[in-house]
Amino acid sequence: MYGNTYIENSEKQNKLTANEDPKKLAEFEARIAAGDKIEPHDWMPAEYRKQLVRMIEQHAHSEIIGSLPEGTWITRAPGFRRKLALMAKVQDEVGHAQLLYSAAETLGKSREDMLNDLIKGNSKYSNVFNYPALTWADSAVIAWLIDAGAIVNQLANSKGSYGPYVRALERICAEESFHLKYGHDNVVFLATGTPKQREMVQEALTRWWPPIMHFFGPSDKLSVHTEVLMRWKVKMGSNDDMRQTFLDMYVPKIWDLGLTLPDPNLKKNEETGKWDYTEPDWDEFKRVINGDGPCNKERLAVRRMAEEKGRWVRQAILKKDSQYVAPLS
Ligand code: FAQ
Repeated sequence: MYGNTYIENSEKQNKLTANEDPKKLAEFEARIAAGDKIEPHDWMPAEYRKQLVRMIEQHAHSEIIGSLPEGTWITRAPGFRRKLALMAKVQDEVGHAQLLYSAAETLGKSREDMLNDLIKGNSKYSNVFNYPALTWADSAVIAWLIDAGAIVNQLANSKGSYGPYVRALERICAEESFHLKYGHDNVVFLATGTPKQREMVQEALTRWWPPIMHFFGPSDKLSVHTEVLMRWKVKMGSNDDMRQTFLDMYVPKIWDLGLTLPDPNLKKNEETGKWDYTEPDWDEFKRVINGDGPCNKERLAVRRMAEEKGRWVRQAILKKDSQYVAPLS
């Protein structure tokens, strides 16, 4: 289990800024409080830079790895129109990764270093993409509900403090909203289709629900970085806040389709106005994000292959008078 608590985090916070010039820190925090955007050449605490690189880099990796589970369905999508739509979605996700790598680069870490950290397993990416998309219905559930979760998170954080990241998020959210409509359309089609189609989408939803609950990050009392990220308006809501917003928006829509969720305790608590649910299995979450999920090895192997097979292209682009040619194999 995670050992950190909010109280320990509060104590840690002052240590994190102990080496900063107090005057500069106060000015920086006043700008954050006033809702200013921080730009790459502005002064910022080392911890702000470090946290942003960590979070934006992980986000970029999530987009690029996130294209893989759905990508496996491009060749098998039912019908030409679905195939075109899925191909466009997958291309968008890879494009989001490019925007995010560029935003992270403004903070001083090169794209090459980020991609190396990904393929060496030094850097995390979203837990959800370590699960397989077993059927076409899984791709529909991903496009609807993972994109929905991503929008909840990114719409809130697009009001955050770091200019290059929030501008990337605004653009990404616009495209994700389209993905969400595409995913919803696919889920509705299956849920209102034949008994077999309904069964398929129900099974996919049941499979994906635990990873979706994990998607928003560990509960607030276990989260390590939330407090400092919220203090500096990088995260505009805690993990539990985001999870609650998602449940509020999507559980009624799921139930309206006559689909069920695999949590007998899931209900809106009239007294608190919040959703009650069974505490997600945080040990499984920790295992999966640290490399031991059903598809971690496969996902990284694909990225490694792309890195190796695409090397000559990158080298050719970087060198004008290039002697590089495509390998024969
Ligand atoms: N998966 O202290 P916290 C998408 C890690 S984009 C893996 O609470 P924080 C689009 C966390 O890194 C999806 N690891 O962390 C799409 C930390 O480990 P570290 C990605 C996770 O940063 C759709 C440790 O646990 N979205 O889906 C996860 O305050 C369809 C402690 O956690 C973003 O990245 C997780 N779910 O909050 C693509 C949005 N949660 O670094 C294709 C930006 C936590 O100390 C198809 N990121 N961890 O080793 C965020 O909003 C935050 O970073 C959170 C985590 C909320 C993800």
